[in-house]
Amino acid sequence: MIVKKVEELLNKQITVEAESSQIYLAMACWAEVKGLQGVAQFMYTQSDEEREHMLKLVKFVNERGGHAKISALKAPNVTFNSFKDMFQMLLDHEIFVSESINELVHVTLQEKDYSTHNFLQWYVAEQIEEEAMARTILDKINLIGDDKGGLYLFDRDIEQLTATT
Ligand code: OFO
Repeated sequence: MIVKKVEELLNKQITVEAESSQIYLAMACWAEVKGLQGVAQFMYTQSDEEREHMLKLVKFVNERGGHAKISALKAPNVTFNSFKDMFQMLLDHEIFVSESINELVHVTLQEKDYSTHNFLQWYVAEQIEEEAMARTILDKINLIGDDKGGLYLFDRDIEQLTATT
């Protein structure tokens, strides 16, 4: 059985992951209408991954005798001042998600819920990867600055860039 307090926090995390998926979907759309197909594809993939993170939590909660409750989501930002701003928001959001996971891990220890603690280790590792990836991308964008040609090449190479992180 799942501890009630942990179940509530897992349900909150389900919403956080669902919102992450929507945030990245909105970023994909903005990149697509701005003509950066590589960035758009990258964001569509991120959005799909966040949905998978959500579903993994949903299944875990239900299998452990809890009830995953699907709730309304906050509307994401749909426009951005620049690609740099957009990727900065991505990094900030991943840091927020990491803090949320850390808090959850902390509560599982307090509540002696070791099976959930064990389950969450996958998310801890995933967040380290995603933060690192977002930082790598931001470093590249900072190097490019306002250079249009650089942005064109970045768009072409973003898939490879992320495959190596
Ligand atoms: Fe769900 O990993 Fe990013 O947020």
